[in-house]
Parts: sequence; structure tokens; C-alpha cells
Amino acid sequence: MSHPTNHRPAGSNVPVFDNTGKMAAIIIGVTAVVAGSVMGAANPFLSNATSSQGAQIDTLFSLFVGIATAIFIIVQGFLLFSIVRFARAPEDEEDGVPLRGNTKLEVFWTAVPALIVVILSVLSYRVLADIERPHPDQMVVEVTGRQYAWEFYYPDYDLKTAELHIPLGRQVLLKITSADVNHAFWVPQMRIKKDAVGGKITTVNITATAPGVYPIVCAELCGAGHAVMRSQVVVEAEPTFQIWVQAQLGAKQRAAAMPPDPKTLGRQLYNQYGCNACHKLADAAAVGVVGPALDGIGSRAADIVPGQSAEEYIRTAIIRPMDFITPNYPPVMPGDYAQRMSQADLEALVQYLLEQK
Ligand code: HEC
Ligand SMILES: [Cu+2]
Repeated sequence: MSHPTNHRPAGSNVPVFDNTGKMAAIIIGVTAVVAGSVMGAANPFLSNATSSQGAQIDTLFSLFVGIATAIFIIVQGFLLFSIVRFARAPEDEEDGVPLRGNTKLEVFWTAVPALIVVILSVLSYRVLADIERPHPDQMVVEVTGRQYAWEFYYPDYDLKTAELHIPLGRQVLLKITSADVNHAFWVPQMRIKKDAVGGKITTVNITATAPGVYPIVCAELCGAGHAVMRSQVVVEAEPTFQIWVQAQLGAKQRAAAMPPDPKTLGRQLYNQYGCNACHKLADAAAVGVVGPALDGIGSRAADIVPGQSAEEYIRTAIIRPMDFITPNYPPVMPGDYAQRMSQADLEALVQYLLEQK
């Protein structure tokens, strides 16, 4: 048997030697190269990345997808070709031809993937090394995730915010951690996704390449309010960023010099401690739906637990939420407010909620 791979059982009217195999190989190969190049060049799955790291990652990803597409088409092409070309003829009851391995083919299909893997590893390493290289003008922002909000701290300015502002074109080193359970800091448009783990700091660099506002999403199921654990990155030109910093610092100084009226303070605390993520409250523009709406809580709080005044009920609900579970709601309110809140903040918040008539 000189050409086992091309052998046809007796009774078949397909000639033993023909060129369909070669033709198929050429058609499959050309299709794979064209489709792979198109997928690599115009990857339809991703919008444009808005960070320089994201752009590098996308280029690499498109190359991976392009190569994977080509390999997929080659493998499936030969599979389909074989199904059609070597189908058993209706009257053919014979066994198939006993085939042995084909050393050349095996060397080829081991060497080529090995080479592809080596090339992709080298390219990936170069992209990773470049992304991790610190720039001299780098700015540090400390990111803390907690159920269910993100908090940003700028050590350069001693400034804490709930929204991340970064200057266009400047490398920002994010030092990410969690105050409670695991979260993940994700900015889809920038291709940045990093775990936020309690007691540990994970780092990632971002250099924004397009001004705009991009959503920040928590990408780790972290509890009942996970879906509302969102914020945003605001990318602006360096001068605009500096103006924003000064405005925040000014507001902070004014707040320190002249404490806000109880209502403003109450709204601030309500949002700062993440109550807004779970409790709707019109006065604080909060829309959370995990817990009961707190509109009018001041009027009804006295009638909920017999023997507890409105003030006691609200205070207890905050510092010991498990003492009384509001019927029809899950017992998911965080139990650590007593440790996290100063006495002054707690009292201000209780007074604020009492005023919600
Ligand atoms: C993770 C979501 C979540 C967060 C964050 C949260 N709560 Fe709650 N809260 C709930 C749920 C759910 C209930 C109802 C079940 C229960 O009683 O524990 C509740 C109950 C309450 C009640 C009783 C409401 C009623 O109608 O009887 C008050 C008051 C309250 N929370 C205040 C707060 C305040 C103030 C904060 C912020 C400091 C806060 N909660 C943060 C989920 C949350
Ligand atoms: Cu989270």
C-alpha cells in the first residue's frame, strides 16, 4: 500500500489518486489566513481601549484571536472535508484501512503550535513588562472596595473621593485593597481588572488615552448590593484635573472650617457609608432596593419594635442590624457599622433619619 491516506475501499467510484485533497488544503488554508487576518485586524468583540495598557493588550488579544480563528478554520475545514470526501459509500460494508502514524505530519503539527506558543509568550512578556514599568511622573491612587462602594485616596493631596479622576496621558498606579470581602476593580473600557482583597494590596497601572467618563464595575460577586457597586473614572486634561483637585481641597477646607448643616451632613454620611446602595431615600437621591426605603422612617420608626423609641430603633438598626430583621427582607445589612462609624457620625446619621418624616 503506497499511499494509505489516499486509499479508497473497493467499490468506490472515486479515483485512488486525485487532487481534491490538495485543492481542499489550499482552499482551507487560504480561508483560514484571510479569516484569521480579518479577525485579528478588525476584532468585532471590543470597543476601542481608552488606556495605553488596554491598547497593547487589545493588539495582543487580536493576534491571539486571529491565530485561534485560523487554527479553528483549518481543523474544522479538514474535519468537514474528511466527512464529505471519505464518507462510506452506501454499498460499502468493508472495514476501514488500517493506518499507521505519519511521522512528518506529527512533527509538523507539534512543532508549529510549539513555535506559536513560544512567540506568543515572548510577545506577552514584553507587553506585561512594558505595562508594569513605572514612569517618573507616576501618580498613586489608593483604591478601597467595600460593600458596596469604591473609595479613592490621593496620598499626594491627602484627598478622599468616591469618584476616580485621573489626568490624561499620565501613568496612574492604583493600589487596590478591600475593607471587607473580595471585590474586583474593573474598568471595561480601559481593560483594567484587578482583584480587591482584604489585607493585601494589588497594583495596576493605567494611562488614559482618551478624555471621557468610564464606568467602574465590581467584577466579583460580593453580596446583595454587588450590582450597585459602581463608580466612574473621569479622565481630563492635566490642567482640568488640577482645577478639580483644588476644588476638592477647597471644599474639604471649607467643610473643616465650617461644619455643614445637619441635613447636608446627614446626606453626606448616608452616601459615604454606602446606605444609598441598599436603601432608597429621596432626600439623599438614593435609589438602592436591597433594603426597605427609608423615606418617612422618622414617622414610623417608633411603631416597629414595641418599647423602642424612634431614635432607639434607628440607632439599633444601624449598629446591630441583626437584632430586628424587617419582615420580607434578607438579613444582609453589614454588621460592622458600630466599628466603622465614629460616635459623632452615628448620631448625625440617626438625627438625619429621624427628620425623614
Ligand atoms: C447591603 C445592603 C445594606 C446596607 C449597605 C445598609 N443596609 Fe440598612 N438594611 C438592609 C436590609 C436588607 C434591611 C432589612 C433587613 C434588616 O432589618 O436587617 C435594612 C434595614 C435597615 C433599617 C430598618 C428599616 C425599616 O424600615 O425598619 C434601617 C433604619 C437601616 N437599615 C439603616 C441603614 C443605614 C443608616 C445604613 C448606612 C449606614 C444602612 N442601613 C446600610 C440593607 C442594607
Ligand atoms: Cu464588590
